[in-house]
Amino acid sequence: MAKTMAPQKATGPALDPGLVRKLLTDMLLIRRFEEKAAEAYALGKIGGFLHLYIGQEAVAVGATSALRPDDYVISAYREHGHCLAKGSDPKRMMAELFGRRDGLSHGKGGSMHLFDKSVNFLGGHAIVGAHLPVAAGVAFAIKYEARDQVIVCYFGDGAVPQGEFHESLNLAALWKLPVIYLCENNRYAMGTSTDRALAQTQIWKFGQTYGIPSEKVDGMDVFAVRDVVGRAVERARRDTTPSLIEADTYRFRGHSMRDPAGAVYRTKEEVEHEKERDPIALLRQRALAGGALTEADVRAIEKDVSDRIDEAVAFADASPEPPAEGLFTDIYKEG
Ligand SMILES: Cc1ncc(C[n+]2csc(CCOP(=O)(O)OP(=O)(O)O)c2C)c(N)n1
Ligand SMILES: [Mg+2]
Repeated sequence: MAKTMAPQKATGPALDPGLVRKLLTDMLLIRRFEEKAAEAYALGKIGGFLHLYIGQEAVAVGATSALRPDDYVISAYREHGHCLAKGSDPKRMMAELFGRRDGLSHGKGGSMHLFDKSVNFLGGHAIVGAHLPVAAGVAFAIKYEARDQVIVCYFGDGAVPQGEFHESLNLAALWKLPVIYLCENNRYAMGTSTDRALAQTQIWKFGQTYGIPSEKVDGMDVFAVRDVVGRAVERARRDTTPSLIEADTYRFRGHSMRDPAGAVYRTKEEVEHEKERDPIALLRQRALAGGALTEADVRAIEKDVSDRIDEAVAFADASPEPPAEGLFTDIYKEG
């Protein structure tokens, strides 16, 4: 029998200053990393695609805060935030965006193909929906080998009408796999709004069809995300129960650098209204109001983050281009 619940908001006890500091630091790290990446793109230092996660930081940070370091994460192409939150090195990530030798994938993957086995971050997948079955496969391996890890699979609302979404949920439910499918519903797949693409826009309800626990959460509230994912992780670890979570969120920038503001398919008023729910501003306000952090603490966190991002850019700038002979390595070939 599927357990289903109405949208959740975090309420409750006083905030733990150590936790607040960690969550705010991680969210700011993502935001500043991407602001610098956007600048570097404009300067021609980054080529190809670049999809910014700005506005959605509470989802990656809240979810990761409920995981153990040895748990797995897999994502689509808007994955800088998921990779950073999982603990990857911003220097090697920035070098990857710059296409340099010291990048996570030695400069061969770029923005959409970050991968970092050292923190169990399994990509960075550019084909919409294609990594959902991979997540089921990883969860199958965990169960087959009787390990107690879990995998969180992030995906966008654009993957929901794809066959892979339904095939993956079906197998995860049927074989009872320790996978948490976490849909970041930012209301658009490129320029197509969910109400133009989905027969059922309450995405969490698809979990009911497959008989798995499913919930919707305010994706701008980092504590609400942490709570919902925490419950899903507990179920997955305890008895390999899969879950579907829908996080209600919004991307403040356009789809990619070729659509910088996303102004063609959404109104300026809508974007401005959503920016009032800025997850970083909300956490900062809550931390100050509750006394978990002082203004001076916040300034110190801001300074530390901005130093780390400057360091990442300097590292990427200094890293050499990949060698020409690198063209013939890391490839599959006959004979
Ligand atoms: C199978 C497939 N079809 C089409 C595309 C082109 N495409 C790239 S991003 C995208 C939209 C995906 O939107 P969503 O899943 O909501 O993610 P978001 O960009 O909102 O993070 C599409 C259709 C693709 N990459 N893969
Ligand atoms: Mg979307």
